Amino acid sequence: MLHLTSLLLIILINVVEAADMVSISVVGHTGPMVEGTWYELRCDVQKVAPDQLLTVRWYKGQTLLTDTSFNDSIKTPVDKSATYWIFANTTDNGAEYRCEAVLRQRQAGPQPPTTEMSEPLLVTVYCNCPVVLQPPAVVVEYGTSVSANCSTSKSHFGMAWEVPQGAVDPQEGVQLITWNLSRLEDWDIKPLCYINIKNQTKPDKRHLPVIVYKTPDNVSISIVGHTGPVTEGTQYELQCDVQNVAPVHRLTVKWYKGQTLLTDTFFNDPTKTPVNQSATLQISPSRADDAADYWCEAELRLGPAAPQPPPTMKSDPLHITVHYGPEISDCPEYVWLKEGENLEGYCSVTGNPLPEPRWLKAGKPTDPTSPLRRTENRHNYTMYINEDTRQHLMVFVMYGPEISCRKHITVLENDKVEPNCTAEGFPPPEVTWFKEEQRVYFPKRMQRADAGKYVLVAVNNSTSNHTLEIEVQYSPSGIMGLNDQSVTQGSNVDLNCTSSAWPRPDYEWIYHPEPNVRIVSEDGVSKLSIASASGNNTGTYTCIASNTLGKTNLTVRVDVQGAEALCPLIVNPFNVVLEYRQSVVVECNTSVSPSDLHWEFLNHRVNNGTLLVNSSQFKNWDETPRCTGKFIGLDTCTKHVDITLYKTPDNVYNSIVNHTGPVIEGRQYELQCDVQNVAPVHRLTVKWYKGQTLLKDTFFNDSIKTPVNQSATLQISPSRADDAADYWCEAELRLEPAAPQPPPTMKSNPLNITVHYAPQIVSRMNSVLVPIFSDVSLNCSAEGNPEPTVMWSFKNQTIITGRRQSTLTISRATSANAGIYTCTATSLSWSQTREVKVEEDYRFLLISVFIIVFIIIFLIILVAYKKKRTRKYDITRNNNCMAMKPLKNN
Ligand SMILES: *[C@@H]1O[C@H](CO)[C@@H](O)[C@H](O)[C@H]1NC(C)=O
Ligand SMILES: *[C@@H]1O[C@H](CO)[C@@H](O)[C@H](O)[C@H]1NC(C)=O
Ligand SMILES: *[C@@H]1O[C@H](CO)[C@@H](O)[C@H](O)[C@H]1NC(C)=O
Ligand SMILES: *[C@@H]1O[C@H](CO)[C@@H](O)[C@H](O)[C@H]1NC(C)=O
Ligand SMILES: *[C@@H]1O[C@H](CO)[C@@H](O)[C@H](O)[C@H]1NC(C)=O
Ligand SMILES: *[C@@H]1O[C@H](CO)[C@@H](O)[C@H](O)[C@H]1NC(C)=O
Ligand SMILES: *[C@@H]1O[C@H](CO)[C@@H](O)[C@H](O)[C@H]1NC(C)=O
Ligand SMILES: *[C@@H]1O[C@H](CO)[C@@H](O)[C@H](O)[C@H]1NC(C)=O
Ligand SMILES: CC(=O)N[C@H]1CO[C@H](CO)[C@@H](O)[C@@H]1O
Repeated sequence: MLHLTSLLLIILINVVEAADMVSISVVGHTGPMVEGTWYELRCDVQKVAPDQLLTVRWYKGQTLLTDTSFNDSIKTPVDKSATYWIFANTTDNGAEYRCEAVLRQRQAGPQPPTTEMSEPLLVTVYCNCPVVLQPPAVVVEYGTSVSANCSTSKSHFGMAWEVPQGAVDPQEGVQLITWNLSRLEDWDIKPLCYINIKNQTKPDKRHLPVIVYKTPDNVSISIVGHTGPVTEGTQYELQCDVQNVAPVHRLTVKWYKGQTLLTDTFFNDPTKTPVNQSATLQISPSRADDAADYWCEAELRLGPAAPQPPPTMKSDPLHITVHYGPEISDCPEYVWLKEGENLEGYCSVTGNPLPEPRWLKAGKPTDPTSPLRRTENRHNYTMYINEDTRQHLMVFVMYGPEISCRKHITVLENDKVEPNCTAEGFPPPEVTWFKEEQRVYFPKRMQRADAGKYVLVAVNNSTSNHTLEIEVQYSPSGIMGLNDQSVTQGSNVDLNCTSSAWPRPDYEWIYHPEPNVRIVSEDGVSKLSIASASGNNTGTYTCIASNTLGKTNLTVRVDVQGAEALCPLIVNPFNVVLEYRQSVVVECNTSVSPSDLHWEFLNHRVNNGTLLVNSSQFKNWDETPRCTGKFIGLDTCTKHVDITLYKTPDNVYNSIVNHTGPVIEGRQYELQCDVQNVAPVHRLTVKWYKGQTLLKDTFFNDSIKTPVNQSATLQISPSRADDAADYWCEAELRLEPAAPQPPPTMKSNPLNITVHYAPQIVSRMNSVLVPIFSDVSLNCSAEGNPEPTVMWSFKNQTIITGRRQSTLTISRATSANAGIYTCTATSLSWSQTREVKVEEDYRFLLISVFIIVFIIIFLIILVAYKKKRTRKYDITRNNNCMAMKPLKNN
């Protein structure tokens, strides 16, 4: 039972609520409508939320008639009404009117608008068609004239206006009667026109709807129970008093704030006579409403038949002052400000009346417009209005970053660098170092590649940067681009020397200067150029790169192929012929300086250009003094002195090999010349002489330099002409070109030889004609060595003997003397014979005489020859006694 009741109640509540939301009604009328009359339909929408936009749509059946939109800004949920006038027509009989509330969110959201349809309003219209009223309804101001016609087209027995004032009595024979009243003074008049139509039992009647109105005498607005300024947030009631208005149900009181319609109020009081009507409006003014004008307007909604525009009356505006505050706003607990900025603009103060705030810093008044300094960081400021209204601010003064840092640092390579840069500021800046956009960290051990610009970026609230240039110094290292060169004569040579160093290195070359060598330094490269290289350019070239931190060098060789390297040493004399035990001075000089030259001789070193060469000190005979020079840029070079050490022979001796005494003609003999203790043997010439005649030179190839005994031989085959000849040899030392003049020589003893040879009979006589009894001499002479013995024999009897010649004299020759005579020449073991036939004849005698004369002449010649030879021997002996002169010292 209980259950059922509750259920019923819930249903009821639901129905009520639904009906309550949107409802449609006819204003001031119930029952059926009369055709030709204006009726006002009213649609009430309840509790429209402030954020909703309302549109009321009017429908007849399914047909949309019109819509009304409300555009108010309202603050609280309110009821809204819309009205719609219809002109009753019998064609509308049974029609259903509805209104629909369309509620849209003010902030157009995704949600579709919510709609609420009213219950339908069924309209019944009846028609008294024969009675036509014109106008069909009247709206008339109280006390003014009014008139209306009533007409019919039908035939009738009479038509009349039945009305308390200005009634028209029934009249016949007219089709139109007019109700006319000059001054309507009835609030509830209901004129009726009736016509007694023929053929009808009941008259046709029709009421003329009359709305009597009166505009208000006064419209005034006021705040209920309050005067003076209002206070924000407090609820107030506005009252609009409309005095003496009728009909009150047609009254609408519209509330305005400024030009904005806030809401309107309708009245349901059916009183037709004038009343004083009040409307109220709850307001809760905000500060935005300060100085707003509230006003209300009384409007009589009299429909389309009324004078247009509808009569309205405005109240005077109600000017309100809204008091609020004081309030402090926009006041953060912590304030970050830049140095130099001030607190102006912070903590805005609101209030009506406007309060006067004060700023306090640590309890002391301060000027908020004075620029903040960094010393004021973390100060507690107070905006003070009164003890209740004050606000604390912790002020942070931002400044910086202020970088203090050097612009340039010079360090040595491998040094650790800490730039010691500080960035001051608040908030404490974050410091970052960059080099070429890459992050770097200090301290840093600097390599040469690390030199350059470093950018310190300090960031707190703002950003500062600083550029620091770090110079990394390092000593020259590793000369590059310099290589040994082997070039051909006449070519051009470039030697490039570069070294990396900081500060940039200076270059210096050490080399042997020549006119064709040039040095050009540019772009950190030192270039040594040799134009048309010659042997003088062969040598070493040292490039030295140096800066304040150190130096480095590199030495390369240039070899000019096929050209003799320069050796600027001059040795004087360079060719010395020196006699054993003599000495000589040699000099070594150079035109190139600086130089370091020395002699090396006999395992000694003489640091001097002058050397005394004393041959007595020679350990062997093949000593060479060498002068060695060291020159900048050139190879160490040596020049030597050619020393030819000589010794004249102790003795030169000439002899016949394995033989003594006379030699025999035609035999082969060997002469030997012994040269004792002579040097150098290859310079020795042994010259063979016979008398003054040079027979032969003998040379020697023996390369030994020490003194030797040397023999030379000469083959001779002596002839008789050589008898008593002197053979001798001479040793000569060929010491050209530096030899002493004349060249040292030594002669041997003369070797006088005796040549033995067989006798030979000179006479050529074979036969002699001897005139009888004449004397005849047979002469026989022979040559030979030793002197031959010449002997005549006849008939094996030796007749006469002589030396070299023998003359046989026959006196008074007879025939007995005729015969063969034999001449025999004998020497040593040799002998020769010749036979002469002696015949008697005178011619023989003549021939004999002739022969004798011939022999005599021959002997004379022979004697003369022998004398001459004897003189020559004497000369030779003199030569043999000559001594060899020693050579002068040089
Ligand atoms: C009623 O409606 C019809 C059709 O719309 C129209 O012809 C007629 O004049 C109307 N009657 C009156 C009294 O206005
Ligand atoms: C500022 O000082 C007031 C009192 O002097 C104190 O109440 C408040 O906490 C301080 N504000 C800050 C942020 O310290
Ligand atoms: C940085 O400070 C250190 C220690 O005081 C000092 O040794 C160093 O030389 C400083 N660096 C520069 C670039 O001044
Ligand atoms: C600096 O401070 C101001 C004020 O507090 C703030 O608006 C701004 O964003 C800050 N800038 C940086 C880079 O932090
Ligand atoms: C450093 O500051 C200057 C001007 O203040 C700016 O032009 C430059 O871009 C900054 N450099 C870096 C690396 O931030
Ligand atoms: C030396 O440098 C020059 C340019 O300066 C270049 O032409 C030449 O080839 C270089 N010579 C050597 C041997 O590197
Ligand atoms: C080389 O040097 C020597 C001595 O200085 C000089 O006499 C000679 O002319 C030079 N030769 C060349 C090709 O320059
Ligand atoms: C070249 O360098 C070497 C070693 O580095 C040094 O001993 C020499 O003295 C240097 N030569 C010159 C000419 O500086
Ligand atoms: C005007 C009119 O309608 N007259 C009618 C009245 O009634 C009689 C009889 O009922 C009719 O004959 C008339 O025509």
